[in-house]
Amino acid sequence: PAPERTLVLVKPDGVRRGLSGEILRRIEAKGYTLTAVELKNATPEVLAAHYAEHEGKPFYAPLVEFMLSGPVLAVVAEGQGVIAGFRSLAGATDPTAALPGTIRGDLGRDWGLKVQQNLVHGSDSVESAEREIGLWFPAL
Ligand code: DAT
Ligand code: MG
Repeated sequence: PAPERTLVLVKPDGVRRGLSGEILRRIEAKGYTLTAVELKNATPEVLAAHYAEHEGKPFYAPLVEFMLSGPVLAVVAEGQGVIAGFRSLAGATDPTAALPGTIRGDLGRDWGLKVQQNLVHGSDSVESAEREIGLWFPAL
């Protein structure tokens, strides 16, 4: 069977803060393989598809604005269990609640803004992962 893949984004806060290397390091240290890594500028079209499930929520507009505020590092990581495994590495959505030892828990905090600037995105299911990889890496 094809190996499991996930889409990770180092969000604009992570890129701005110079944490891309630290985040990639944690993915590799866990034993996952990086199969694509590319610095990209998100577009409103890609974000509308990427975050379609959140359309209409109060944080949707600030989320899209934040994701357009600077480049993101788009990553495809591969390995058995990588989808759940990366979400475990990332920690809870709210960086204040995220446990120490996780990316968001160790490196993130609440900045008092309208959206959680929580450093990373990770796909939440096989279906989302394949859909999101197609959006960010059409050639894959
Ligand atoms: P996750 O990124 O942990 O999968 P999600 O898919 O529910 O979380 O939400 C997508 C992003 O939207 C999340 O990373 C940050 C932002 N967000 C989610 N819930 C929020 C909330 N209640 N207030 C502000 N921002 C929120
Ligand atoms: Mg999500």
